[in-house]
Amino acid sequence: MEIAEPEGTKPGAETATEVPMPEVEAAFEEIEVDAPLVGIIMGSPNDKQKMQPAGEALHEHGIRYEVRVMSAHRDPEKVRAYCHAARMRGLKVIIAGAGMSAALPGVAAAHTDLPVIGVPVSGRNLGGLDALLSAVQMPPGVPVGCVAIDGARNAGLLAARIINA
Ligand code: RP5
Repeated sequence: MEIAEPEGTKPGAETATEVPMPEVEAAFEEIEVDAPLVGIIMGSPNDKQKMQPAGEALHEHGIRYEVRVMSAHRDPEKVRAYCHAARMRGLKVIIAGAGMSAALPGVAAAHTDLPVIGVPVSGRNLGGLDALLSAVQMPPGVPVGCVAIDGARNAGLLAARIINA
């Protein structure tokens, strides 16, 4: 038996009714489909070269990331705002690199419950030992994972493992 097409439709044409749904369309526009999963933050533009391997490791694993410069002592409000919004923005891990006495990893961890991986960046005077101790000796209650001095690549690889766990 032949099934008749509904009146006014051509054979093979789309028959679903197109009802305008502005709320749904607006919601879809707000979804960042390419939103980053890892935030790489660092205390100075001068840290970029030493932090770059973290981004390379994430890229190799197909993990989207963003890079921001913000200093715990020069821009404390920027660090607070970024870390407070991090989970809501879809970030899963923060990698925080800084040199000298390097408060950034600990301050970041104080403002988010996401995992924070600290990267001690080697400085001019103490070879990064100061930054290493700042990250690795965080007092109990505010955890910071810590990789080696200038160990940004491992920070990227560790972040990838956390995300894929
Ligand atoms: C830290 O102080 C930065 O992370 C950097 O490693 C170090 C020195 O900063 P610059 O004087 O090079 O900007 O805040």
